[in-house]
Amino acid sequence: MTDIGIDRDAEGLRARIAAELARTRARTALLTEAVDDDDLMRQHSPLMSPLVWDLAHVGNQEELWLVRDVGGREPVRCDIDDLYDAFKQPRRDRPSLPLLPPPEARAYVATVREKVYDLLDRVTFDSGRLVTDGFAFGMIVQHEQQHDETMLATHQLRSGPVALHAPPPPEPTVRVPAEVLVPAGPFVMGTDTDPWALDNERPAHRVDLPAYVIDAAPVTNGAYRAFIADGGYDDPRWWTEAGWQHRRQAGLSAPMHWRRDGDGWAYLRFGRLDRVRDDEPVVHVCFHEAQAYATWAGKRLPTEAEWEKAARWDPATGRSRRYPWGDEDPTSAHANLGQRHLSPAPVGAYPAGVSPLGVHQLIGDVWEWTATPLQGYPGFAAFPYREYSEVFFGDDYQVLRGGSFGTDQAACRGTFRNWDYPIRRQIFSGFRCARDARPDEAHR
Ligand code: AVJ
Ligand code: FE
Repeated sequence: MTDIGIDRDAEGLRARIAAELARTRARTALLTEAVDDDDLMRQHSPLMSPLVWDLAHVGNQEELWLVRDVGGREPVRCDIDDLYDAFKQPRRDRPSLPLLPPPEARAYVATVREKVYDLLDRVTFDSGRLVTDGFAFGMIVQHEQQHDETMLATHQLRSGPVALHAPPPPEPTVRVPAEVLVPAGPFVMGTDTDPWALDNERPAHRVDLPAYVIDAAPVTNGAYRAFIADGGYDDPRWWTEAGWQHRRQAGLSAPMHWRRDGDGWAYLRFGRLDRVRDDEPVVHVCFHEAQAYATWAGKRLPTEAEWEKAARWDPATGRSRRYPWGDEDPTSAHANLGQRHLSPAPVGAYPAGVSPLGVHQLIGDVWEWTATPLQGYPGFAAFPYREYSEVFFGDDYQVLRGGSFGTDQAACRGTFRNWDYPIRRQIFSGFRCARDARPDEAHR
């Protein structure tokens, strides 16, 4: 490639990064302007930070990685690093910290951003792995988007309405079958090539799976209601020992935010009570609830590898795609992402997002619990810091896949891995089921 060619690529990358930074900050602004300043300082749940902590933490990470590390510039403020260090400050203690009040937090993130735009004008993307393909900028965009999803979950936990508005998701246009057979054989899991993929998505590696059957869509409210009506919450047969203990101790009897409504159910969404819609994916269930439902249904949760093969493997080429529909970035036709709608979409609403094998709504709508605890792939190497992912490896966290209606496309891919404790359900979490293929199915 000629020098001019390289320069043109660098200009294109610069423009793309600038657009992603701006788009992301616009969402952060909406989420932090949707309630008043008192409300931003308050803690709405011991599981969550005050919204104003998320805001300044986003700016502080941007300062640490881009202004100081990539840019080699003087600190904007080094006196607040500890306050906004997630490892030094447990969430439950964050409201009692001397946090920057909203006007100062807004001024801080704006100052950091100005310096980042200045840096972006000069950076050449060739001074090492951190900036190759703009990775550090992509990491910071994803970090802010992840906190935007966390802030949306905080709004859902607040009591009372919030000034966030979005049109309802699209209506179904196709009938979706119950299940899809995934034939036995190897596929490539993870990636070496997606430039903004994070360390835990790497390296690409071959995984050989026996034939299995996976639900063609996430489990719906209607199906989940049948589990409740059948006494599923009161029958220890369906639950693991840890799950049953949690179910009893936490007094679980329905998904979070559900209320009895006459002879049916309603859910509280961003301060509004709506009748539960049967054809929508169930959301706000913990891993234990998902696991109990699956056992009740005579199935199990998919492993992480099963989820990814169903989402990415193309039997025609043997390749793994970036997304179920192909390698191109998501559009509003492919998936319910980006807080474009403030609920999951009914099953059958995204036919353009279907995988080659016919599996629907893998990306967007609800994060899907898998049966797999978070571990590094074979050959994993932490980059650029152990605290993003490696420190969470082990048996404590379950992997979730696919992103939710609250997830931005920058923080969601066929290889993207999320994780949380198996008891958590304030996140936008649902699931689909899988099962081993019977011999007569596997050899068709
Ligand atoms: C990957 C969503 C589990 O929110 O704890 C944000 C993302 N890491 N700041 C989280 C993250 C550091 C992380 N999850
Ligand atoms: Fe963070």
